[in-house]
Amino acid sequence: MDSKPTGTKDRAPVAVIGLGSMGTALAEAFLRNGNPTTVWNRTGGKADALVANGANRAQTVSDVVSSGSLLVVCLSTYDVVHEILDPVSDALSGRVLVNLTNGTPEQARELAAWAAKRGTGYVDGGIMAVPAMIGAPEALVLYSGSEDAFARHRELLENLGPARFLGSDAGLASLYDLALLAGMYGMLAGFYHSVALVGTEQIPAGEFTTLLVPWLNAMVGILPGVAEYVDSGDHEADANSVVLNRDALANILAASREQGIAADLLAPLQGRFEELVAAGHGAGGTARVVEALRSRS
Ligand code: FVH
Repeated sequence: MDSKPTGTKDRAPVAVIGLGSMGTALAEAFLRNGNPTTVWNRTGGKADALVANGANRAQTVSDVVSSGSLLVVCLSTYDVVHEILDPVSDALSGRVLVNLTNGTPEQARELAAWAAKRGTGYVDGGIMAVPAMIGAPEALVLYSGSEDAFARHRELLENLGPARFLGSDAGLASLYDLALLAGMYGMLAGFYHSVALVGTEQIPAGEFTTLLVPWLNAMVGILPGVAEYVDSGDHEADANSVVLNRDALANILAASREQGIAADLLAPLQGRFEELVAAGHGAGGTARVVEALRSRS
């Protein structure tokens, strides 16, 4: 890690609870900026390298809370967040808690209500980065919850990566985070299927990926147009019809079975297209799938 910058005596103090791979990267980013950084982790040894680089080791969670710093929490689950903070909740009055643990919007809203009852400012966050990216311009971090608490600590939080505040509903950061991840997992499902399919003819995944990446990059360009159909609800003008895509997917699924691979990652989408055709929407655009998802929720 880089050495502490000079002229840092007025930097805001911060405390990090949870020193897994992400919490450690967060604490390192604060230390690099010269912020007095207090750290705590269940497995104390994970703090050793940070302490060697200037962090203060808290012996207990109570010590962290009484340090008076902004509290940044990054643990495996919200249940663990409660497990750790419930016993010290009385000491959280007047403090600000930034929770960067991954969870659902409802979990974030529940924790925000829990914090509000204790007079604690609550900001929920979603980290769109892996630990190695923390502090880099690519490491977007999404926030929602108390706008006042976020504004007061924004400068400090910008050390983790560009910060984007989404609104006062504490669940929004999680909602955006999970929706962005959903897009990524959809892409990965297609990737896994495609390399399995060409792999049936001994074509290496690496070789095929040199064709797939430019193809996907080109296809990403159609998404803003598809989003317009989703927002307008006008699917009749979309020439990318359900029938056309149902038939293409049917060929993909048939070829997969002929080649001896499972088709179950893509079959649900085919099922949605079949439902739309059966409902008389075959000539309209595929973005109507979004309406079908909403009507089943
Ligand atoms: N790592 C990543 O790439 C992703 C990027 C996006 C955001 N996620 C989320 O960040 C949260 C923490 O992830 P992590 O990668 O740091 O996770 P681990 O390295 O597994 O560390 C887990 C920490 O949680 C502590 N912990 C777990 N159970 C307990 C418990 N019962 N009591 C106290 N602490 C507990 C664990 O402590 P220890 O095992 O070291 O003692 C670690 O500090 C997560 O929500 C990701 O989804 C990361």
